[in-house]
This record gives sequence, structure tokens and C-alpha cells, in this order.
Amino acid sequence: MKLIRLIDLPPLGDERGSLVAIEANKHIPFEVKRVYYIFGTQSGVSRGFHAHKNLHQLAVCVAGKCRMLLDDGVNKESVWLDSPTKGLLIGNNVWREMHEFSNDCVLLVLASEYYDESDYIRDYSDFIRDKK
Ligand code: T46
Repeated sequence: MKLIRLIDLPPLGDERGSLVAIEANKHIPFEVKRVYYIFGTQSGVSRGFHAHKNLHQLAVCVAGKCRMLLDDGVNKESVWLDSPTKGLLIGNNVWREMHEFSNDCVLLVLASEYYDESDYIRDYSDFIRDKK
């Protein structure tokens, strides 16, 4: 499967400005159980550095930008999330890191499961071992 899976989120704009709608099982291939957003990330700070055992997510920078690095244990690829119309799908067992946040970055994430710390793989050597 492709590591970087981008989804186009077309703006439904008119003369007043833009609006993007994201519908579960229509624009994204899962039900949404949780929404969170990351903002105010200090300059030079990177986040993430983990994988999930059972979690599908869509990440969109609704303001500003950051660079998302994905790693499936064999290949690493990174992509700029720099538009509110560009969504990145992130599946199970993919290591993710977020770098180079702009000061105004607001990273919105739609998630298929409730928060569960036991779903996280936070140690890179455990991630590589589980992949084998
Ligand atoms: C991911 C990337 C893109 C909660 O209590 N509930 C939540 O739903 C989340 C996401 C986090 N938290 C707590 C856990 C930590 O004490 O918030 C704190 C920061 O979470 P974390 O260090 O995991 O944040 P990031 O930015 O490293 O990673 C987050 C998500 O956790 C993760 O699932 O894929 O964003």
C-alpha cells in the first residue's frame, strides 16, 4: 500500500469565503469517533514519534503547515500538510513524526477510535520488531 495517501478536500466556497466538509465513510474510509487538534507548537519542536496498532486517521492542517514523515519500517516518506484542502490518511502500524510546524499551524485530526494509550507503540525498536 502507498505510504502517502492524500485526499482532496474540495472547498465549497462562495463570495463569503471557503468551507470544507468531511463526511465519514464518504470522503474518508472510516467512522469518526474522535477529533483533536494540535496548535501552538513551539518553533523547532517535533511531535509524534510513535505508531498505532489499530487506528485510522485523517490529518489536515486547517491553518499554517507542518511536515509529516511516515515510515512503514522499510520506507520513509514525508509530505507537507500546507493546505486546508489536503488531507493525509494514516493507517495502522505506520510510524509518524511531525516536523517544521509554522507558528500558526493548526493540525486537525479525525480518528477512527477513542483515545487509548495502550494502542501506541512509542519505542522505534518495538515498532520495527512488531513489523517483522
Ligand atoms: C498522532 C499524531 C498525529 C489525549 O488525552 N487524548 C487524545 O486524543 C490525544 C491525541 C492525546 N491525548 C494526550 C496524551 C498526551 O498526554 O495528549 C498528550 C499529547 O499527546 P501525544 O504526545 O501523543 O501527541 P502527538 O502530537 O505526539 O501525537 C498526536 C496523537 O497522539 C497521535 O495519535 O497520530 O498526533
